[in-house]
Amino acid sequence: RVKFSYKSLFKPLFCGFDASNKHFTVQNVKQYVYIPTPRTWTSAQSYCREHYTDLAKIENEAEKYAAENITQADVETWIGLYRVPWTWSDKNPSLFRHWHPTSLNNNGGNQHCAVADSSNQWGDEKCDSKKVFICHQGDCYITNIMHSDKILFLL
Ligand SMILES: [Ca+2]
Repeated sequence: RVKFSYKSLFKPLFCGFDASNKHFTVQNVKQYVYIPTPRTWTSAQSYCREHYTDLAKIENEAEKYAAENITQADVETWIGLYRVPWTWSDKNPSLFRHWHPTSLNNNGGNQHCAVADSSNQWGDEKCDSKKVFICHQGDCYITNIMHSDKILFLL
């Protein structure tokens, strides 16, 4: 059994999917970090990429709860989702969403970045508003490749 990581090669393909199979294992080692200093969405993205991995990518219910646990109530918090169309900061194709039915309203026609609101549902806001934010560090990685010769066919 060969054991190694193809982090940079496979990350864009497999994050957000349960892609584990007999050829390899996908392991999610994502952790969230709350940054209490308000920034614009783009500035928050730069900060997260410099100090962590990226502005928070939230791909399932368990990750949503993990992110909620470190945010403050009643403070809108940038997450790593922007549009058009809605896309994660790192271009990951995860389709997990948790929109608030009325906060997602593109009020004024210029709300193109996503916040987690006080009820931990998501809405859109103007990207140049300054808000606290969540970064993530780590991500989904392929950790065990059992048949390294066959993995090439999956690309
Ligand atoms: Ca809105």
